[in-house]
Amino acid sequence: GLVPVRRALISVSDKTGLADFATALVKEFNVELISTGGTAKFLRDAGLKVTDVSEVTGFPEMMDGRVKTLHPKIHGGLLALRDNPEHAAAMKSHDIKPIDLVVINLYPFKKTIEKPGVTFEEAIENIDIGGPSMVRSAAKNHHFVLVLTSPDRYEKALGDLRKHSGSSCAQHRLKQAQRAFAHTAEYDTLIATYLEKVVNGAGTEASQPAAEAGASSLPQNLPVTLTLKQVLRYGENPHQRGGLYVDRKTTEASVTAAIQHHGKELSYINLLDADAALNAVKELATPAACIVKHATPCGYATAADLPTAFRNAFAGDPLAAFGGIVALNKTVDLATAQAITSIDKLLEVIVAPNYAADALELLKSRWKNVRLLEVGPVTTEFDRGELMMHKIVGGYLVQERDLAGVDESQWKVVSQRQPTAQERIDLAMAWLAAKHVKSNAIAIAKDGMMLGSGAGQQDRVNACRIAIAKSGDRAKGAAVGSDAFFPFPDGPELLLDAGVTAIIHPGGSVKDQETIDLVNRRGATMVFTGQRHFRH
Ligand code: 93A
Repeated sequence: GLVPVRRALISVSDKTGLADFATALVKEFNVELISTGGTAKFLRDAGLKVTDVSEVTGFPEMMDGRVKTLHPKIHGGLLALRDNPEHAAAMKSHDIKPIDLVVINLYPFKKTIEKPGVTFEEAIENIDIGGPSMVRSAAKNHHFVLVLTSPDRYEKALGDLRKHSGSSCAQHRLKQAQRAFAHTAEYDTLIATYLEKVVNGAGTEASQPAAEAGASSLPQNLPVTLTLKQVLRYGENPHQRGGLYVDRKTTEASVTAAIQHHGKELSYINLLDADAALNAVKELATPAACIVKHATPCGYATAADLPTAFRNAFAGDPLAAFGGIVALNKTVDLATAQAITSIDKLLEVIVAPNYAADALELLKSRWKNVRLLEVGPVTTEFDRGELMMHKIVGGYLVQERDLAGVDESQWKVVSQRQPTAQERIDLAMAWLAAKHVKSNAIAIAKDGMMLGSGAGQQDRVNACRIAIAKSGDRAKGAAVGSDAFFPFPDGPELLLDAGVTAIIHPGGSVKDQETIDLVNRRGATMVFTGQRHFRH
């Protein structure tokens, strides 16, 4: 199981931690270093003796570096089975020396394609061929060769060598071989996805743009450890057991890390709803409030001050706000606490960055059971590293978070009439509301306030009907957002009949023109966002 590491090939694009690692290999274990151009220079600058790959192969690095290590002297040294007499004879007759350790990281393809304005040629030139070949050769022959593909493995590898006086152990080699293949698979997926985008041509209208090529490569394995933080009274229903498990530390304000100041123990649904409400108010830099029921906002508003934002969120749907979960994005001061406590409805949870002392006292005295959660500063800076998981029987559906918000630069006005300045503001709020309301979602908004929404409907026409019914007379002159395109003009017709004057949705239906014609006939205005916001 132990293989002495005598000869190492190092060829890395990311030189992080390399000087210390290579120095340790030489000083502690007397390892001979072989290296490609840039890496060899780097190691010499660090005071180490290095053999050039070109000296080993007898060929110069050629064709702009496209061919450096693709040679039997390298791949023979990596792939040869040391205990196989024929392999040993081939090594001897062709003067191939074994390579026991390979340290590679690949041309930065992902970084390259993420660069603004990158050309196709530049992307292609950054497809590493020799690197993955060596990684795969070494990984295949893990019985004899240790392969490292990332600087964060250097310390562990030194630990292995130190423990075994300069040898690598079988278990470590196998583990790194597995990582190596996962790494090259991910790398090739990235390239394939990038090329797919090129093949399909950018900007094929009607269809929704796929996720960014760079971001679309999901990890092969998700190293998620879930730790039970809190046993909950029960799950969604009393006959189901339930608990809160935490995985990663997020840089965002979150209900999983909240301080509870008051009230009953949090329930499963409290946490689910509080998370939804908090996510909605994170979208806005201005004072904002959201009231959630059944994971969907029934009130959502932004205003110049927090008490007004709360009052408007509550006024959006006072009936549904009973037993609601409230999130606020600014400190709850006494005026806000007074606005909250003046309502005639019971609240279940209040989530806020923090509370003024007198505000906290007032809230505590108004309701014995309301759960008061402090989550720290709420900003519009999202933690982009998080993947969302949805459990289904036998597996998880994993996706990136929907962090697309309001981006007016992407809006396309498709009606003859342009939206007025006020309509633009209302459209932005309607669009945000439609994003946070469960699908199918229709949200009517005006003056920074959601007036009514149709949530969780299986068809869009009934979602419109419910949103209109909830808005009542207030729909007159308001804007409406739809989380996905209107497949037919039927829904928009109901909305226009109710007095809505501005419509925002992704667009992209084959019947778009019929809806546009309708909007033009009615003198209304319509914007396409090109982006869908389903939420389930
Ligand atoms: O252009 S390549 O695909 N052809 C090769 O033969 C080759 N061998 C190693 N790229 C190749 N590499 C890559 O060069 C390595 O994967 C590494 O990312 C990079 C290191 O080059 P340098 O040492 O010149 O900085």
